[in-house]
Amino acid sequence: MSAIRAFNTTFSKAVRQPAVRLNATRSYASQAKSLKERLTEIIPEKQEEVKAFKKDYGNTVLGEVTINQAYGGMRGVKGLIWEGSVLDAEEGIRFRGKTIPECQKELPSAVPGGEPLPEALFWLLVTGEVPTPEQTKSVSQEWAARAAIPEFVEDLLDRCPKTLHPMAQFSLAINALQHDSHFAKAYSNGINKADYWGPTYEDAMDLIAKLPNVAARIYRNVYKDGKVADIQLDKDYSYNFSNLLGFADNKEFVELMRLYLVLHSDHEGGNASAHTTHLIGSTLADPYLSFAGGLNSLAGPLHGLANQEVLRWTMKMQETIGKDASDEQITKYLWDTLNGGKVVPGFGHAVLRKTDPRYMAQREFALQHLPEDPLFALVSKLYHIIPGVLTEHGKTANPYPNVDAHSGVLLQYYGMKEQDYYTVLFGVSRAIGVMSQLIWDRSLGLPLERPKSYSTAHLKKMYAKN
Ligand code: HAX
Repeated sequence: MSAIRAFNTTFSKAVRQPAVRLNATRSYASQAKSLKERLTEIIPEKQEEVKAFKKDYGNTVLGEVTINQAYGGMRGVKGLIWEGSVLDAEEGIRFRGKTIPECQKELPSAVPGGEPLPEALFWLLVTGEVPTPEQTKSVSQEWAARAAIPEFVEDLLDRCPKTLHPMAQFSLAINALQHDSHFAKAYSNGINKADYWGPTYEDAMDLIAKLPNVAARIYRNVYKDGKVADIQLDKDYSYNFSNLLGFADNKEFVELMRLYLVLHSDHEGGNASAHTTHLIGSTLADPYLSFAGGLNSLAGPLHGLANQEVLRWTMKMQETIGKDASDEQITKYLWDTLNGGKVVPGFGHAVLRKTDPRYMAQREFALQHLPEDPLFALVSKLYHIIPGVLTEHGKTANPYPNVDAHSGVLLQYYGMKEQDYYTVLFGVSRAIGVMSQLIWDRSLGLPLERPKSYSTAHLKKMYAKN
């Protein structure tokens, strides 16, 4: 039975079932043409599901919090709802229950057997369902149609000094796009709470759609001639983005872009960029203001900026100890980094305890497309050496590489050598994950986020013996 017919059979059976069971059995999207139509069908079901779940299990204890956790960046504290993805310490991320290889296999691609389209991933993250190729295309077309940015935002970017970090420019432009927020307008006109998700959805779609124009303009202004190509209405998001950047002539780069935008999109809710977007959104600040905050989090070197730092660190190592350095020289260089009180960028993770499957997916891409590249050979060498050194160092809970340890080498290979720009690509991808969740935040009526804090003096008064 074809996948679509299998879905149709399930669906026609499922419409007679209660809402919660219906969600559990369906794995392919309905015939709904647009994502918004499909969401209009799903949201009431999900609202009922959550209401019933809270009624039965609302007072169940999720976990306890120690004083170490309060001082320790809340590692492991269970206190957030995130629908699109869940991160397992051992196996890594699953998008709506699907591993990265499963997404690569099941999501529609632009070329047969190619990388999954980020449009398809967005549909999956928002609905929990694998879209058909037609549904995926409808998202591509919608994003292309919504891609234009206001002239004043173009001017704003054109007037930025080239020395302003690309992430600062990115955040500036996203704040400026707030000018056209549907949510902000609807809220000021007194929208009913039950209808919040509609304008949030419109903003999410607009925002993601406009990112190639914003991000490519920054790239073209800072590193090239300032000229940005036009969006092509019949092309997919990654092709258009690659084309605006000036790289679409290389089909492999476009495929890399599709993979990159899928891999960096979502990593559950507690990471800094996702959590910041969600937190700001909980104040009912609109999606633009929320995402701008998320980008500012992503721009920290312990988070997204690590991908820039990785390449910088690797190049510096090559400069210092030479291109053909031995394992012993590399090991010594690593110890110098650690003894200098610095982190080895691209390694370690707050949740993961194994090699990041996002790293592995990029490694697979490199093995397939650039097996002989000398920088890839070095990155491979580091992959084998660094975990041992970090383990011997003894501090790092996870000595294995994360997503940021591999993206730079791929981009370098295709000629995108400007490391300061890399986190902007990460930000474009991250929008896909955090916007999916923001739609659900407003659909489920999640309230203002407001955890409790204490001072050290207060904690001591509460718990210290003397
Ligand atoms: N190199 C050196 N030391 C490291 C380390 C690394 N790669 N990773 C962790 N450590 C150190 C920590 O700095 C910490 O030291 P102190 O006790 O002196 O503070 C100790 O090991 C314990 O840290 P941890 O529990 O293993 O890790 P955290 O949850 O505190 O931090 C980080 C997780 C990702 C921030 C950390 O591993 C790190 O700084 N890695 C390098 C930067 C990096 O690659 N960041 C990107 C992470 C993925 C991501 O968000 N991408 O966007």
